[in-house]
Amino acid sequence: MAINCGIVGLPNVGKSTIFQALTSAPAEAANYPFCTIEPNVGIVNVQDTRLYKITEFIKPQKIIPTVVEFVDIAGLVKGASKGEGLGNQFLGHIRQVNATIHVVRCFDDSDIIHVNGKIDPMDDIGTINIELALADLEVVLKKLENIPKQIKSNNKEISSKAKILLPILEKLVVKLEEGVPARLVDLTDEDREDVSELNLITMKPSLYLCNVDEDCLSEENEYVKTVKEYASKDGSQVLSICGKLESEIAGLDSVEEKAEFLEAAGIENSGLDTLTHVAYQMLGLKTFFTAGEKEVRAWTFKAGSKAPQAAGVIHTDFERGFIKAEVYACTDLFEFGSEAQIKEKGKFRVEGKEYIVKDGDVMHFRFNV
Ligand SMILES: Nc1nc2c(ncn2[C@@H]2O[C@H](COP(=O)(O)OP(=O)(O)OP(=O)(O)O)[C@@H](O)[C@H]2O)c(=O)[nH]1
Ligand SMILES: [Mg+2]
Repeated sequence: MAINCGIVGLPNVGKSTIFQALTSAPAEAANYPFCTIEPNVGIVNVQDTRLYKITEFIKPQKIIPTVVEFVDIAGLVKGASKGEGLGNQFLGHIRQVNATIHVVRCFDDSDIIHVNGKIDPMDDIGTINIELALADLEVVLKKLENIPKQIKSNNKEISSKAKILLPILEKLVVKLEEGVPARLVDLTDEDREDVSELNLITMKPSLYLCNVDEDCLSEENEYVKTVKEYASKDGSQVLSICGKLESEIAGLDSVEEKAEFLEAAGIENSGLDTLTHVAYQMLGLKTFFTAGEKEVRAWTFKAGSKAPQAAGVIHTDFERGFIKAEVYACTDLFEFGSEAQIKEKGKFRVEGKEYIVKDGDVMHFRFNV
């Protein structure tokens, strides 16, 4: 299960700069609006110190981190749904992502063009949210168009599904027309499941990523404060990052150089590492490990998954033919030093189908297909 995040925002706010720093993948970033036309896709290893710590005790031939995919698309402007700027067709590239990262310009720099000629995060957020809502509105209206015919269908399954969908779609239309993101519409979990196939962008969890000046990382600037205030109402998280600084860090070769740079800049972690972790939290994702001589590997699973579903992340056969899982906590390995010792201490467990996998579990699956 590779999870992915789509990066949205106005043109020239630093989306590609951040994408490039995140993924170390080449993406054109330059001081003019609509620099990005074709979407950029990049894969990022999730930095998890536990993975490397496991290899101090179990020496593998290969270490494989889990990954997140990021998609960087063209900037949106007011009226994009009506074809302004580059239009909104690029949103098609992020319909399938798990979450969106909304980059908001929160830095002053008269050299960097702002499409509206002024730095106003609230105005920018409003514009993007409305354009995303309008793009979703198009999708919902299109679906709605076929509903009356489907309700009359002789096929009972089609007709009853359409009857269920009708009120949900109508509710969505009203709110999306007002620019309200679908995730804030009063719907039950079941309703959400029923419309999940529409892949509404505003239904996805979203994070505001404030692109700030270097000196505003330690102390929040006014722009970030207003974004936070707004986000507390719409239930989204906010994170600050300095795109310029991150691209400098990403340009350094060694881990040591990076650590030195961070120390000199007076920051603990690269904002990008925090970003991937927050994305995990936002999506309710956890990590389990598999560890053997061949490889030590991190895997992503949905919080609350039972052992067979977690096994299914590795291979569908593992889920289908699941028999049992041998489990211990990676912290037990760090404490006791070897699997043999973990067994001796009685911490090595054999779990069945109902076991709810925990973050940091080291697992070995037994299956039969
Ligand atoms: N001062 C400053 N400039 C930045 C920062 N981040 C990005 N920039 C500059 O802003 C300009 C636009 O950056 P891009 O990353 O190309 O912006 P974008 O959002 O991808 O733009 P489009 O692809 O046109 O939508 C570039 O000249 C960057 O160097 C920052 O944190 N501070
Ligand atoms: Mg760009």
